[in-house]
Amino acid sequence: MSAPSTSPVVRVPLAELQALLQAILQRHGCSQPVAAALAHNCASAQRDGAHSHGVFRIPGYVSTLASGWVDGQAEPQVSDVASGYVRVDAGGGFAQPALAAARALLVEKARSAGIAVLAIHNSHHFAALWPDVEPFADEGLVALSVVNSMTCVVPHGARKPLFGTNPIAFAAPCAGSDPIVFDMATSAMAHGDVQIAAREGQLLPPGIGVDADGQPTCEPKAILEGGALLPFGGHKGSALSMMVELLAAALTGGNFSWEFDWSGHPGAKTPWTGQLIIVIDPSKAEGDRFAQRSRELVEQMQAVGLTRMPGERRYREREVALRDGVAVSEDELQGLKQLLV
Ligand code: NDP
Ligand code: PYC
Repeated sequence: MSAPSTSPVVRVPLAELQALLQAILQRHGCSQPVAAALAHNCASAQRDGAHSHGVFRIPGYVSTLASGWVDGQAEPQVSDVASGYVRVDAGGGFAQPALAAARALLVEKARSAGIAVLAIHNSHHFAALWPDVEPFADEGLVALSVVNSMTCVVPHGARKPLFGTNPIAFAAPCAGSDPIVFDMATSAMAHGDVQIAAREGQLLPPGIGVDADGQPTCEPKAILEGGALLPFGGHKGSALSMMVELLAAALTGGNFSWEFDWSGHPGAKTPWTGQLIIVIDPSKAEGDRFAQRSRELVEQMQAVGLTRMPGERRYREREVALRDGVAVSEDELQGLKQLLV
C-alpha cells in the first residue's frame, strides 16, 4: 500500500470528511443515496489508510460523472431469482448502491439457505473491496467478493494485456477480535498504487509490470502509458484473475474487463463490469463454533511466528483515525474543497 502524498498531513473527523465527500459527489451529479454510499466507502478507506482507494479517487469519480460514462442517479433493480440467488441490475450506476439495495434480501437468504449469491451487473466499481465484505463478518457471516476492472494486466504467458486488476476480498468472523479480512488485487500491484507511485516519482520493485514494448520496467509511468501490469505470483495469480473474470462478469451478466469502450467519454475512469458476492452462514455447519475455530487458526499462526495478519494494519490505522481524526494531506484536502466550488 503506497504512502500518501508528502505534503503535511491534517486530521479530519470521520463524519466531517464523509460529509465533504458526499457534498462533492452530489454537487457533481450523484443522487443523495448514491453519494452517501460512495462517500461512506471512500471515507472508510481513507480512515483505514487504504490510500489507493481513499480520497485519491474523488477526482476520478468527478471526471467520470462529468463525462457522462456513469449514471450517478441510477436506481438499482433487485431481482429475487432463486432461494439462494439475488441479481441486481445497477442501471449503469455504481456497485455500492446496488449492494445496499439488495443487502437485506441477500442476508435473509444466506441465513435461511445457509448460502446466498449476489450477482451485480451493469455496474461501476472504483473502490476498495473490503468495505463490501467486512460488514457481513461483523454479523457472524462469511463473505467472499470478486470484481473485475479494466484491461491492464497481461495474463501469465501472454503478450498483451487482457485482464483487469481483479481483486478478491474475503471476510470471516473471529472470536474475540475484529473479523479476519483480506482484500487483494490479483495484479502484482493495484493500478491505483502505480498511479500514486508515478505521482510521487517513486520507482516500483521488479516484477510489477512491463513497458509498451513488453519489456520489464520499474518505471510506473511506463506501465501507465502504454505498458501493463503483471499478475501476482505468475501462473497462480493469473488463474485467480481469470476466475474473477468468470465470476464477476460471465456469471453476473457484466462486461469482461476488455468489453467496454470508454474512449467516447474523456475523463471516464470507472470500469463498467460486474461483481459477485457469496455469503455463507457458518452456523449451519457447526453451530457457534466457526468464530472459535477462526480464533484457533489465528493463534496457531501466531505461535509459529506470524506478527501481522491481513487487515491488521487497517484496523490499527482505524483506531488512530477514530481517536485523532482521519489523516489527509493538506494538498488533497484543498483539492477536495476546490471540487465544491
Ligand atoms: P495490498 O497488497 O496492499 O494488500 C493485500 C492484502 O494483504 C490486504 O488484506 C493487506 O492487509 C494484506 N497484507 C499486506 N501486507 C501484508 C503482510 N506483510 N502480512 C500480512 N498481510 C498483509 O492490496 P492491493 O494493493 O492488492 O489492493 C489494494 C486495494 O485495491 C484493495 O482494497 C482492492 O480491493 C483495491 N482494488 C480495487 C479494484 C476495483 O476494481 N475496484 C481493482 C484492484 C484493486 P491490510 O489491509 O491490513 O494492509
Ligand atoms: O487500483 O487497480 C485498481 C483499480 C481499478 C479500478 C479501481 N481500482
